[in-house]
Amino acid sequence: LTIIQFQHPCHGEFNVPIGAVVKDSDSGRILLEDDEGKEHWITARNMHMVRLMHPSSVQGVEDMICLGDLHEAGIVHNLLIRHQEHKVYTYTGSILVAVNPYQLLPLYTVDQIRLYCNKRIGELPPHVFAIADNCYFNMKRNKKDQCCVISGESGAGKTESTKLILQFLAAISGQHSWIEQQVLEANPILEAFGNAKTIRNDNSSRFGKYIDIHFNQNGVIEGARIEQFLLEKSRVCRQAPEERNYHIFYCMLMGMNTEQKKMLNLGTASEYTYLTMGNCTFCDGRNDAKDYAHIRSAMKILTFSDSEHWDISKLLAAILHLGNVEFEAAVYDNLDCSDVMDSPHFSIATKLLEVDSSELQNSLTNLSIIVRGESVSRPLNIVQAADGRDAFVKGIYGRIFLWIVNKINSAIFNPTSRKAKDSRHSIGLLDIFGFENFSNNSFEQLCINIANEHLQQFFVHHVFKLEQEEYRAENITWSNIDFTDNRQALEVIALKPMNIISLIDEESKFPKGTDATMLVKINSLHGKSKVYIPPKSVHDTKFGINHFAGVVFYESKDFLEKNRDTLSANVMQVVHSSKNKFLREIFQHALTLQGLDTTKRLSTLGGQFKQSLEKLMKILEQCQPYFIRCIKPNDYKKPLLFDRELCIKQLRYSGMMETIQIRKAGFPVRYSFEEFFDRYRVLLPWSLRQQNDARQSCISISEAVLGKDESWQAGKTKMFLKDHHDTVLELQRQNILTDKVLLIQKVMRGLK
Ligand code: AD9
Ligand code: MG
Repeated sequence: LTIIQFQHPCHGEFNVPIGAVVKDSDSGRILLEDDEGKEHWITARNMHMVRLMHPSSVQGVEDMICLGDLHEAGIVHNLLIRHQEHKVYTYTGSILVAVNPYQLLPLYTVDQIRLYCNKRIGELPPHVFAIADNCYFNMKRNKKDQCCVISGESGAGKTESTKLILQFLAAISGQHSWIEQQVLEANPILEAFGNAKTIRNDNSSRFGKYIDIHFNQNGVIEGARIEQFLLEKSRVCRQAPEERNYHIFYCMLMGMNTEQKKMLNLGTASEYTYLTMGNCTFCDGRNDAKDYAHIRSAMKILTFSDSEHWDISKLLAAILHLGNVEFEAAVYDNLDCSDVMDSPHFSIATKLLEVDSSELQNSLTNLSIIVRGESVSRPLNIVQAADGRDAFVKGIYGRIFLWIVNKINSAIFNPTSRKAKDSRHSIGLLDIFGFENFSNNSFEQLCINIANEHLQQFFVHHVFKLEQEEYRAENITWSNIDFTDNRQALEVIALKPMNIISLIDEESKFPKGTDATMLVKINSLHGKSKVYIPPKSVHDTKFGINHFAGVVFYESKDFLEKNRDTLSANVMQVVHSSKNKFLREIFQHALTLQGLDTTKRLSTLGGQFKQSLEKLMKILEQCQPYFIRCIKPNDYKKPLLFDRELCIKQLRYSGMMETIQIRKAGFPVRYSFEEFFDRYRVLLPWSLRQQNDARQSCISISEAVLGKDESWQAGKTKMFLKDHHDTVLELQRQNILTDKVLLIQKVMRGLK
């Protein structure tokens, strides 16, 4: 079999040579079948387009640093042939690349869990379980917190990978306890309230999460804590074509019994405006009724009482009824006003929210502002009234979500595990929304993309910067590898004084600020920056940002309002005087902080998000990180379809090329001489045991076990190894220790 690489006749940015096999030849021509199954006759004249590929490309390699063809064409070809053989996972050293198979493969059975338990990376075919196992092993061995940063675009498989790691850790960490089950069952609840069907993913996470799993000294799970980031609230009121609202609404309507539905006056999904904006109430492959039963049982496991569940259901029903409330135009005193149209939905919503009907009506159709301590009211037209109603609904849903996350945390978080921090450690799993670039992008996309810039910087910092700095400091023989650093972009967007996000924030706090004044400020400060692309004209409201993953244009309209995220004083007054205790409870924080005075600003959405991201980055910096790069092979959610262009794009912006180079040339595993000697002294040849120089002893161990080549190096204070060296050392150490135990047992038996 001859593997050939040839330049596809198409041109453009993604014109990367494609792999092919020679099928036939005749008088000076060869027939090639390319990776996509297409045939091409190549004539002698075009033979310069053809190049032989390295033998390693024939079968593909498990670790891309072993690729003979270390260029884009080789990498894509490797992933492609593995994808066709259902080989989902490929290593780049210890970084895992996971290509979504879009089909259930027999890779995650109990037997597989057992197989991967206590194995070093490289002993078995690449697997997400191997990463999980190494995280766990390193946490125990190095007594250090670990984290897995899982990245990729929407639908690439981040959430599934997170769940698999969690399941693996629960299975191997011994004692199947109640707390462990609670940690596992938190997921269906979070997904019900925070995931939805989008055009990219039938189960798209519309929030980011960091699950920190705490282990006791014996490596048993004893608690966890979930941090959430920025739920997409706008989805509750609006969905794009073919998209749905959050799963919980459809599940509730399909799964609740008739009597409960009657109490909440609920019908079917098609009857509610908020559930039909995308013209899609069903999602193939999901069973909403069955999911509802699962959500209910998960809630019980996480100690949600029946009355708490009912309180949540009442508010969800109120949201649906509010969505069906319509406004009619009216004119009083020459002003455009609005009235709530008569419908049962309004009175049902009033009943469920337990508020006074005329007060609610008034709060939806008028805006009151406090001027010099006095409330002044102004009527709203029908569009403004509907917007105000939507803002109220988003406020309710967002707060239900936060309440649920808190409730889950109160069940799974064991405060004593944090106190005894020194002896107990954790593994954190980061599953954050992937980079987004739609035809219409708004403030939410900007926040999401900033989060991804941060993560990319974390990756670059770890894999490229820190590593190369350390080689220099330790006098390691090393020739520098160039990489694309997104630091500068991140600084302009979110870090430096007067960065873009801080300008947006400042303008939001400024009472007279508008989206237009905000744009003027950004233009004047960043108009010349390479990162920022100003609007094309004074009438244009779109600006662009040059992100590491490509340019995204954002529609600046509504930026400030979305960032301010406040509710009007009269809506707050309605909540305040409601008899629904749960409604008041979820608004408690806002009511205490803000009172009814909306001029007192709570921190903005962007401000809160920025703060929680910075906190997260600090946590991640304390951990030993693992990276999982999820790749989406096609836009159609289809198995066995590998869109080369789409994959090349993802590989490029995630810096995979450079990553492979540095992982191939570099030394990702490092130990101080003391640590190394402590762990591997059993591997030191007998004849050298008298040596008392730590560095020399470490070199002797490495020479004996790893051979005398340049593939590992001893620095000034540390040993520098490749990922596979770590595996070899661990396995040999284990063998020797096992032999010793056997020998002791034999001697003991002899003595008896
Ligand atoms: V989003 O940014 O939240 O929209 P994710 O989280 O990256 O996205 P997700 O994990 O939800 O994507 O995966 C999308 C779908 O791909 C899943 O619903 C599965 O149908 C499918 N998938 C992902 N990983 C696997 C897998 N390992 N095996 C089988 C998978 N199917
Ligand atoms: Mg997800």
